[in-house]
Amino acid sequence: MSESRSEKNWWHSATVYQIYPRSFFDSNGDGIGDLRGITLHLDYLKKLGIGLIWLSPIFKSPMDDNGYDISDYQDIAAEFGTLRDFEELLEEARKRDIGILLDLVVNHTSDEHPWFMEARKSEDNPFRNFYIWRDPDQDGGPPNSLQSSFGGPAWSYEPATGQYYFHQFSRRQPDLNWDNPEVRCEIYNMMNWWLDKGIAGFRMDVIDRIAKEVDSEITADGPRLHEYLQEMHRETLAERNVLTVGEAWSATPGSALLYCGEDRNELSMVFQFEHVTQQWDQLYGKWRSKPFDLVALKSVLGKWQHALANDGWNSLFWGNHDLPRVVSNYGDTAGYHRESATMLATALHLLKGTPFIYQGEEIGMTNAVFQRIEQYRDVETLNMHRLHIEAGLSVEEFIAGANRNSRDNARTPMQWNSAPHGGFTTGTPWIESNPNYPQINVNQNLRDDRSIWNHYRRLIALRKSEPVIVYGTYQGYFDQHPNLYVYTRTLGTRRVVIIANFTAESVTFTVPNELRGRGRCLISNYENIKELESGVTMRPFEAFAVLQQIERSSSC
Ligand code: TEU
Ligand code: CA
Repeated sequence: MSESRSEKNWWHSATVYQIYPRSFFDSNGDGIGDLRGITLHLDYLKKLGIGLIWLSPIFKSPMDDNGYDISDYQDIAAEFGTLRDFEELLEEARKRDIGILLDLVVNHTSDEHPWFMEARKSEDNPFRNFYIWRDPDQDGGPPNSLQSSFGGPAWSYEPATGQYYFHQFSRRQPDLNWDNPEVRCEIYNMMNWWLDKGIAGFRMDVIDRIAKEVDSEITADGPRLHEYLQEMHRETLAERNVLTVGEAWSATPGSALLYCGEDRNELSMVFQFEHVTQQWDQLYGKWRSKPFDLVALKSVLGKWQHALANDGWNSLFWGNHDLPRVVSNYGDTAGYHRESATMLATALHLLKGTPFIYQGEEIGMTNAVFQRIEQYRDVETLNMHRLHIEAGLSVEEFIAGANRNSRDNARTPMQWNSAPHGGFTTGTPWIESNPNYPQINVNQNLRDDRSIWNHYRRLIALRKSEPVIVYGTYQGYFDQHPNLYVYTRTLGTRRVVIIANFTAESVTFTVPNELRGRGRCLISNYENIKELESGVTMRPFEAFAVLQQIERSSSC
């Protein structure tokens, strides 16, 4: 049995579940999700079958960006609980063979972090060089035209010392100066402190942006990036056999192999976003996304499957806490909610790589339906609202864009049952629940064997029972077909054929000769699927996978 990747890792057959603590479960009625709320639901996750939980930031923070602005890396935000609560979560998860990944947010800190509180006091403060300061340009304005990802200049003026400091996100998230070895040392010590507690690894926030060169306007993929990641690996990750995934919006197949190639000693994998941004408008980005194009999506997914076939490792995700709900973005929540949600899960989870499920995706949660900007909470959405309206976009147009792509679409409370606020809290939730919780909730899914939840449970189990799903070689078919996604995974004499209809119409196609033949259905979202004989008609959003025994072909 030849496998493209020489060494197997414990996490290769695992599926990861991302939790946004603020919106998962509120255990004390203050309207904000918390750590005890997660511990109380570990059996729910155990039943789903996931092996790892990625926790979005839980650390002390003034919550300007919901925790992605940290003021103390080694303490828990009061609204989320205590270090004791975290240790209990870690222990209870371990008892259920579930590992915990923490979110490492070290491109920037909060402006309330003691390092910055000191740094902004004076130019000769010992912490000054923990951040990036520049004099105003000759007209007193920002040093250069670099922009923040949340809109507006990436520079803010500090009157106390008459200089500007750099921030790629909000002005309350000053960027750290990674060229300062003291900064790197502090971060490695903090990482080892958490790793010594027995966490399973890290998700690393905007890791492609830490080695910035602001004077030459380089923010992502800076020249010293991989030098720092290899140093980080030496100082913290080596010998620990943990999982690390780096968020890298700038990643390409080529640069991804620099991060996670087998001999690189940097990361296990990256989150690349080409399958997301290919749908965005050049000028307005996600605030005016283009119509869905399956051929474009398939070409991106196929490219990454081939590029990391023999080295590196792919992450697989449709959603996260920054992205719209997958069934709203690519599915049909009106006519074919269950069918489209299960089709999208099948099409993604049978690809090669590690799948990430974002909380609520496993029950088909949909985008929020906010009509007024006052209902939104996300710093990026509120900033962009101000800027786009000033730039002449109508409120209606902005709200329409936000309804499609605001990050708050992913942040409405988890829907557990049909009780008020979907059973998320006995108080008033920090952000409104989606009014469809009486129809879309965990209890309803657990009661229905054909539910979206049970489909995810089966997909997760397949990855553990079928090595071909983990290590099989990927091959796409009908790449130009506008409605169908057809691909195979082959390992030795076992081949899985995956067919998914991305439309609400029935689609008939002729099965290629080399794919014809009897097989065993591994999973489907419709009853009685047809044999892969000559022609097959796929019902609306139908998806299934068939396992076939084939002659050992020379290639595999
Ligand atoms: O996101 C990085 C990032 O680039 C996104 O904010 C992106 O610009 C935007 O969502 C595109 O829609 C990471 C975290 O995932 C995000 O939640 C944080 O706000 C951001 O970094 C800063 O820490
Ligand atoms: Ca709470």
